Amino acid sequence: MVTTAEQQAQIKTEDLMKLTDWQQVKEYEDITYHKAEGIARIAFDRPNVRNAFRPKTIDEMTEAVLNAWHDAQIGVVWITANGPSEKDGIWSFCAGGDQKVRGQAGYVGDDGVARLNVLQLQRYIRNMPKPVIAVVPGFAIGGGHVLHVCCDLSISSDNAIYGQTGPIVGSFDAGYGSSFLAAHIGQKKAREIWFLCRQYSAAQAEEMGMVNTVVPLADLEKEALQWSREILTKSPIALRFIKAGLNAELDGQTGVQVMAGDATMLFYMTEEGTEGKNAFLEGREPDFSKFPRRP
Ligand code: S0N
Repeated sequence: MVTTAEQQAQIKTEDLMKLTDWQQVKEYEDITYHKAEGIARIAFDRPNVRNAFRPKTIDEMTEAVLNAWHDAQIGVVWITANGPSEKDGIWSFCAGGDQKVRGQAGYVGDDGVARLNVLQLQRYIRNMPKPVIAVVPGFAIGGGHVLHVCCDLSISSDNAIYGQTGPIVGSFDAGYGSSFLAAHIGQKKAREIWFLCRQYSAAQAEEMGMVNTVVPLADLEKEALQWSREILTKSPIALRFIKAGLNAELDGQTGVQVMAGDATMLFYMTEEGTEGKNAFLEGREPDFSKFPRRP
């Protein structure tokens, strides 16, 4: 049975987080950021507005994502959310851009400037050479839905609701929110989701291949921990190349550039790769004759 509204209200963030020794990285206003066991837990923390994001939310989340990207101890990153709402006890992942601060050309921050800074966050999630898991405890709607689509894996609570609202509220994400979604679930379903703006249950999302697995809300972080621990036993470089390869086709020249950069990093790590540098530093001609021309 799906976790009911009454049951959701009884479940607190602390309950979900008690399974490992999370250490706070930094205090933020709109998000929380913790690390444990090589996992970064980055969580929306505006549950009373269904975790809708304003520019500050995205700035904070971007800073945390970049911190996790550059931390060599971190092998898996979660994008998740805290809850429940103090108003009605409902859990959400993210309900997209905060319509209350939407201006004429984007979402208006404290500096009065209108931005769509979530697009850059989407690119960071996609380009980061580590698996990013959307750990979805409730509503994933609009720009919140797009964020889970951008993540490498999605682990869903059974009460989660998925959908796009752009054509209702006068916005759209014709980038990853459409093309990457279609790559997951097919063109017809992606068009249905955007053209009709219906809401889908977690079970329906799993059936159409939009999420990887569905568990009761109370077990969400237990499941995410298990998946993360399994991933962390695997080769970081192998995972890095698999992610880059899976992205490359859709990402065009940018995808090739990311993959080429990864290949260069690997080449730097070889004796052949360092021969040219060593020769230069030693003031001699490089000798590549000892390296085989492999079939
Ligand atoms: C999530 C929904 C379906 C939940 O419905 P429910 O359970 O009936 O709750 P509500 O009573 O509606 O909401 C509870 C409280 O939360 C506030 N709230 C919810 N969502 C938002 C929001 N997005 N912005 C501001 N506040 C929100 C409610 O107001 C309510 O507060 P109180 O209690 O004070 O009344 C339902 O809430 C829903 O449908 N929400 C809106 C979803 C939505 O339309 N989101 C925006 C979609 N667009 C984007 O996200 C665009 C993102 C973007 O940046 C972008 C990116 C790429 C390209 C373009 C764009 C672009 O902006 O266009």
